[in-house]
Amino acid sequence: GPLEETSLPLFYGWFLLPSVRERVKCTAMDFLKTLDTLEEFKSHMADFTGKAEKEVDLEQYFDAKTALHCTTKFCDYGKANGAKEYAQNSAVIKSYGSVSELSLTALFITPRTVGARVSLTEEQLQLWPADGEKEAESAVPEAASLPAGSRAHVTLGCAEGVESVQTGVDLLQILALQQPEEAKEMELGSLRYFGEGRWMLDLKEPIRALACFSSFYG
Ligand code: ACK
Repeated sequence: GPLEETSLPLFYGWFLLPSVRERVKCTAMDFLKTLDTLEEFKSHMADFTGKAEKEVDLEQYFDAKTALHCTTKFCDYGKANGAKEYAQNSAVIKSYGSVSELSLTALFITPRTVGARVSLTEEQLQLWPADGEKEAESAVPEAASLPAGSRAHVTLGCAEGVESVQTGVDLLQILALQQPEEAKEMELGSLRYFGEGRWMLDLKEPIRALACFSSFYG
C-alpha cells in the first residue's frame, strides 16, 4: 500500500553519538592544520589550487559536515537498487537502534573530500550491503574486487560544489592504488601521498567512536 512505499529512508547508517562527534571533528581539524604546514604537502599544493605558488587554507577549503555518520545503504526513499531487500534484511531489523563502536583507522583527503576510513567488525559487516562496493564500479573499476566494507567511511567535509557521495568513491580510489612505500611518520600515524592530491594518514591509535545504527529521512 502507499504507506509501505513511503516508509523507506534516504539512507541507513551508523550515526556518531553527539559526545564523540566533537572529538572526531577536532582530530580532523588538527589533521588539516598539520597537513597545511608540511613541506611535503606544500610541494604538491598545485593539486589543490592548480597553481604552484598559490597557498591553500584547508580549513576553509572544505565545508565541514555536522551530523557525522557512516552510510551503510543509500536507499533514496526506496528508489535505489536493493533498498527494499536491505530494509527487510533480518540483521538490519534486529540491529536497528542499537549502539556499537566504530573504529576509525585512517583519515584521508583529496581535492574533493576529507573523510575517515571505518574498519568494520564481522558483526558490523552483517549490515553492509552486498553491492556496497560494486555500486561505485563506474567511477572506480577496481571497486568490485576490493573487500566488502572497503567503502565504509565518515564524510568530514566536501569542497565547494562536491556531493558527499564522492567521499566513498575517493576512498575506494585510494585503496585501489598501490600503497606507496614512502611514508612520513607523524605523531598521529603514517602519512602517505597517492598522487593527484590524495593523502592518507593511517592512525597509530584508531579513533573509537560510539554510533547508533539507524536511518535518516531528511
Ligand atoms: O557521506 P555519505 O556516505 O555520502 O553520506 C551521504 C548520504 O548518502 C546522504 O546523501 C550518501 N550517498 C548519496 N548518494 C549515494 C549513492 N548513490 N551511493 C552511496 N551513498 C550515497 C552520501
